[in-house]
Amino acid sequence: MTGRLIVVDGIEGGGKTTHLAFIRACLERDGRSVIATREPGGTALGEAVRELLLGHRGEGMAPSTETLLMFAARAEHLERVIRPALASGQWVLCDRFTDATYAYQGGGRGLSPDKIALLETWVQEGLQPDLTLLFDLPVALGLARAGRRGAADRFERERQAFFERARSVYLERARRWPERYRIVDASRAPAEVRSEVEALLAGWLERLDG
Ligand code: Z5A
Repeated sequence: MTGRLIVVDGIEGGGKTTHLAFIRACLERDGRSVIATREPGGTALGEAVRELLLGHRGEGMAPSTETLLMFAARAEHLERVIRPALASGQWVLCDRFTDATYAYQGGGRGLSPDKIALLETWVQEGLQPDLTLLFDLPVALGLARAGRRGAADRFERERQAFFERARSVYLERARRWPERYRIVDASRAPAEVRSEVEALLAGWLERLDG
């Protein structure tokens, strides 16, 4: 019995976190056991690394350091949470995963995707999400929404161009692997987003079961 890994990803303010409980409820409908988790984070060590990544100011952080920390947290998360859950038949719903590294550290910071791919191969050993729901919306709208949330973290203080590059990488990846990605139009009102998510998930689950 093997579970499935479902990832929710995309640029700032798309509503991933807002819709996580709804997505979980859709997946649980047919009796599946689902755990929700997030990156960076998901373990005690991963959450400590998250604090460093989001909060560290000081002299800044080199893109390589940032990327290695993301993968250090991910290695822990995979070892202690994701792989055991999948092996026991549970489904894992993860708020962000490696697509975010390609988008933010690759697109945003300009780190070579080949270097990210090396770490991906090492840490994931072939494990990929079964489905990635990409919450897509114009950067300006996402930033305006995120700006209403209060104090900005280290990523949220980046300029619009940084997020434009990240968005392009997400969309390019979704175009390249259409069987794994479903793009959600996150610019719409929450009720419409929920309907779209529900329909996309239903279609995907039907294909999986059929
Ligand atoms: N990061 C990275 O660089 N590399 C990696 O490999 C990984 C992560 C894994 C933390 O992630 C940072 O880590 C992230 C990328 C980096 N920084 N950035 N950017 P995070 O997922 O924890 O970031 P977050 O700050 O919690 O989430 P987010 O991306 O900024 O937002 P969101 O989860 O998509 O949105 P939300 O919090 O659900 O909603 C934002 C606001 O909009 C909120 O007030 C909602 O009420 C409102 N909202 C949501 N949906 C709607 C709709 N449809 N209409 C109107 N208003 C809405």
